Amino acid sequence: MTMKNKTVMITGASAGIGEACARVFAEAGARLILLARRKEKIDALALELKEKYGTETYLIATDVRIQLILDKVLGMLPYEWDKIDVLINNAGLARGFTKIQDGLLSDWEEMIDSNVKGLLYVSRIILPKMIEAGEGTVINIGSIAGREVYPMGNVYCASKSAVKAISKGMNIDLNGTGVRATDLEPGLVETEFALVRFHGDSEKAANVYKGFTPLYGKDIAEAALFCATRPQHVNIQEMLVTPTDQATATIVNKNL
Ligand code: 8X3
Repeated sequence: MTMKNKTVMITGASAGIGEACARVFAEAGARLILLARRKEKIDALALELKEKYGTETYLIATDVRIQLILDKVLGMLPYEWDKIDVLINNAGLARGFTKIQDGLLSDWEEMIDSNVKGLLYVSRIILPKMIEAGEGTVINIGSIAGREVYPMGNVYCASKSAVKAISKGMNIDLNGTGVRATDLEPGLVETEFALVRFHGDSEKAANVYKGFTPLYGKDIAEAALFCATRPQHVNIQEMLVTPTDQATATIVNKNL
């Protein structure tokens, strides 16, 4: 399957894995619906992709947590953008790194609202359109944290475990419709992820990726492209991608 003239919708497209997906899918010839809170970031990205690859883009500045806006904007996409071939549910975050007994409720709400509810809100609008078309690929960005709970990971791990269950649920309920779902599960990827997790503490964030070669957003975007370009009869249901130096969520070969 080629991405030429396919419409790919990416949430959380302003940075990290989402931005890398925009670049990789644009290079592969896709047209892009980019959704993010930071409008100026997706504006700049769209301009760059237009110049580089002639990419057509449709930009939506919103937060996946705001269901009413999603309903309005995604429910009434212009005709030429309404057939979505690939949905990359990427928007999400880890916020806070404390024992569960010390956790901040606002951090938990932010993670559950984005990683779980936001993904559901977007999918609930797009899936019926894919079913109607008789095909479609949903790539949910899960995490190694959805397979393993690690110290201080508690609610973040729970949210990614939910992404795993939702992806499985999608494949069960969508069976026979031609629509397929992938739970793409990265390990350590150097993005804004750690900075957000540590509430902007750049020293703590930099330490996460020190002493080994982490993954970069592009590595995951290329894995997403692989899943999306399989022939229609092939579904990559799960894909765990880690740096070579990462064996499990907690075993990382670091030379410090
Ligand atoms: C991010 C990867 O290892 O921090 O989902 O859980 S990890």
